[in-house]
Amino acid sequence: MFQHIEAFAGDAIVALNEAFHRDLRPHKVNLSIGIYCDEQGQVPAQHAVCEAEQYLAAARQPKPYLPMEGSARFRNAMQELLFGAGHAVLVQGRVATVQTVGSSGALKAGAEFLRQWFPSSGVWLSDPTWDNHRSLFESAGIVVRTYPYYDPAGGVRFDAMLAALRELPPRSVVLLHACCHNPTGVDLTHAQWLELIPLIQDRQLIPFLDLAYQGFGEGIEEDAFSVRLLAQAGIPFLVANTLSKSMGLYGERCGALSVVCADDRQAERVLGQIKFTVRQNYFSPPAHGGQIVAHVLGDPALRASWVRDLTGMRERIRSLRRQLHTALGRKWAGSDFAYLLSQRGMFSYTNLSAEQVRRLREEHAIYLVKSGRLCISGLNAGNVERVADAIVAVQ
Ligand code: KET
Repeated sequence: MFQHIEAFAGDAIVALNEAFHRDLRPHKVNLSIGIYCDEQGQVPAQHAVCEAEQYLAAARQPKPYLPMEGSARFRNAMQELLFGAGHAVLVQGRVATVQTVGSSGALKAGAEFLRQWFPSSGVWLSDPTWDNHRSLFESAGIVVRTYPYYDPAGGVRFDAMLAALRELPPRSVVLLHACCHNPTGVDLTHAQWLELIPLIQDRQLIPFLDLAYQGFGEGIEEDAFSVRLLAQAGIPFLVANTLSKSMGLYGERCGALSVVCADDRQAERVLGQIKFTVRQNYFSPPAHGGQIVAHVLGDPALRASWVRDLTGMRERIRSLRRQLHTALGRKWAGSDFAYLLSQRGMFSYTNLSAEQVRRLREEHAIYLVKSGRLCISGLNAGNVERVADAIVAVQ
């Protein structure tokens, strides 16, 4: 019966992470998947999360199904993270938010919603983008194309990006990274976001923001700049966000899809349709992770502890960028790795070729994504010199 089933080629990022864990070389370094690791190479268990888990264990609550849209406390907490408490779009009830299975689930639910209600719309992704974006939208039946984004000479090809977006048919969906662009670490400046707004309005485009790294760029509030700017401009849009990275809740699958609508009646209908999508897929989201998040964000002391931890993660990433930059500068006179300092968030786009990435893996047990994407948080004081040596060795 299943003779014709072809082998799965594997996911570019996940397969690499699995290969790393199978690698028996003791000095191996994992700079592949976007998982934050501490100086010991471990995913840190945040104090606030541990406290919330103990509280939940002691409370011994029953575990009924959540509603299709997820827990109200979690959804409210997500809305406040995205827009800030008391934002006009929240007060006016214009945001339809659904708790989802990570932000992967949010992107997929959003894609299915768009496919049904904007059946002739295609989606445009930045070139390059997170590999899985294409797959998530294509599998929802949406035609995927790209717009110019990354400039290997540094920064964004902003004029080319605007020119491409100006040509799109009305109601085209444009996927935008809200902050800490994956894989390049290159973001639009505030001035560029401001320039994008009238174009989105003129062309009646549908922005779909992916905010996976809130708190990794400049700070929790600062990294929501683009989300709040679109909301303030009165633009209807979708946003997917997640606590995978910022609370270290990867396996708990805590994400949300929010759709900002023109008024509360639209928001109610949109919410209903996304609930229907959820019902058709998995019925209702897992409860435990969302309870952790709601408890942490609802308790001022635990929230403050989380903010401190997240600040520490962001500052450690910045320090690692400086350490790698200094080490490379010392080992390779005349080299130019200034991008390590200007790029933001978990990733650096190194301009290393696929062949150099292969050599790093095979000859030095250092794992980067084939595109040359390097996950900064996999560096630590114990491996940064060796990583720099290896990067120089493969030139
Ligand atoms: N959006 C972006 C931009 C992103 O980098 C990831 C994960 C996700 C969404 C998915 O997050 P989640 O909430 O856990 O479903 N990125 C890392 C892991 C992966 O490939 O899935 C990565 O790029 O390495």
